[in-house]
Amino acid sequence: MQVFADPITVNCRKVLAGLDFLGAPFERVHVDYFKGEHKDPSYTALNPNASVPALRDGDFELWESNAILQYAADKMGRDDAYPRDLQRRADINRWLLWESSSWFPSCYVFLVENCVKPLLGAEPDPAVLDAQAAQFHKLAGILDARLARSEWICGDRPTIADIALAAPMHLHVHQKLPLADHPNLKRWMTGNIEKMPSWDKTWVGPGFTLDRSGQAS
Ligand SMILES: N[C@@H](CCC(=O)N[C@@H](CS)C(=O)NCC(=O)O)C(=O)O
Repeated sequence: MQVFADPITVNCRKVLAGLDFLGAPFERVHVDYFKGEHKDPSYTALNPNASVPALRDGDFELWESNAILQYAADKMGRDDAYPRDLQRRADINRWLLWESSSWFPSCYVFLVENCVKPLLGAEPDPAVLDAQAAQFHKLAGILDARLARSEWICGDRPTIADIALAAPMHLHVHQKLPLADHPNLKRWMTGNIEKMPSWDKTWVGPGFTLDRSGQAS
């Protein structure tokens, strides 16, 4: 499999960490997000959305990060990470759809205001952050309630739902996501997700860097 991705982005980190977690072998083809390579016709022929990531497996091409996780889990026969049981799978599918339609857009506001804008020399807009706060807390509260019931999103072991839901908050400290009122969510992110080897291998730092040399150990 080939994964076309820039590892600094939310949905690429999701797929790169997810495929590693699933033990799916792949070759990464770099698509430089900040250089706009995802808009190049040579790439949009593969993903007409002009967004990353995308996957090629022989003649088969696929975009949508969560569909890529589902495909890779099934291809690798990882029934623990994406169970075939009707209701457990429906539960995971629900979180994948919710992540894409609700969670990612809300977390993305914090990413843009508190990470992207400062990188580009602009100031975060407090009005934009204030306007998003109620929606963020509603969604985070849903996750927090779920994580009050179980160690991971879908029980006592990680699934592709965990990887998908973690990705939009991957820079949560620098995004300044207000997690203080959501202790179970914070516990899951810092105590579970960030301890996963697949997550650590796909580390991204403030300023969207992959270079850890400047970081405290
Ligand atoms: N729903 C898509 C979203 C993909 C997406 O929006 N990717 C971002 C990077 S995380 C992107 O490439 N955006 C295009 C742009 O900013 O021009 C997925 O999950 O794959």
